[in-house]
Amino acid sequence: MAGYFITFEGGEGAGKSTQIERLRRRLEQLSHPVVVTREPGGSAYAEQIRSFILSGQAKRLGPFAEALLFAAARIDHLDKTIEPALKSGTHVLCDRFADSTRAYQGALGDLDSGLIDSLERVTLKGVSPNLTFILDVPAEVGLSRASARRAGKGEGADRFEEEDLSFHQALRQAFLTIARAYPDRCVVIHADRPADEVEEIIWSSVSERLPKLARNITRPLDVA
Ligand code: Z5A
Repeated sequence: MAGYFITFEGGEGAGKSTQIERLRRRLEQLSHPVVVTREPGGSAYAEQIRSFILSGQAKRLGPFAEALLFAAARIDHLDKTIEPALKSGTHVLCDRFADSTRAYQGALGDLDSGLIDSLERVTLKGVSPNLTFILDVPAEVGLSRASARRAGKGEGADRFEEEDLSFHQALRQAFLTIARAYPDRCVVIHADRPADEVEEIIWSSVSERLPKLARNITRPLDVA
């Protein structure tokens, strides 16, 4: 059986990494093989492109060139990490994917949606998430969570974290628009609540939409 591909999207500080880790733990407890990965990044060359983009050096090239860089990273990520895992029956939990290009470079960078469609077609070659969680929090909440986390680690803001509040508010709307456009694939989770509650909502959604994942895959030993 091929693995399932589950992506997590949303604004900054929405809690994606936190929830991916919790879902990974739940799935592994049920003996499912799982790979956790992220975009940009998730493979050797894609991680190099990630460093270049997040350093802010690509910003001056404009949103179209940035979209091409994200696409280039995605090609390597699909080739080296995502597709081999799915083919071997391992489930892939990915922190951001193509919807982030649609939201950040498409909606906010004002790129033509036909252009984003074409880029997606040639980059993804038919690979699409089985399920996408869009973690939705007010921009102020996400930004304050992310800045608290950065302060704790002594880190500075990256390329996108430097954008102003209106950028992050528009981003939130862009993700909600994507969720409305792809209702079969996307589930919006109101994530401005305790992480334990968000985890439960995500798990019930996984159990409902991908019921095979909510079952233990090891068979009980036959006891005479
Ligand atoms: N980007 C793009 O423009 N185009 C693309 O195609 C792609 C990406 C793929 C990658 O940044 C950047 O690239 C991203 C979009 C752009 N821009 N930004 N910003 P990244 O990977 O470095 O960062 P991120 O994706 O935005 O993740 P994040 O800021 O690390 O947020 P998160 O993963 O959603 O949140 P978290 O790490 O789980 O939680 C943040 C903090 O909040 C942390 O201290 C948690 O303990 C806390 N937290 C989590 N959940 C809760 C709840 N429920 N209550 C309270 N506190 C919580």
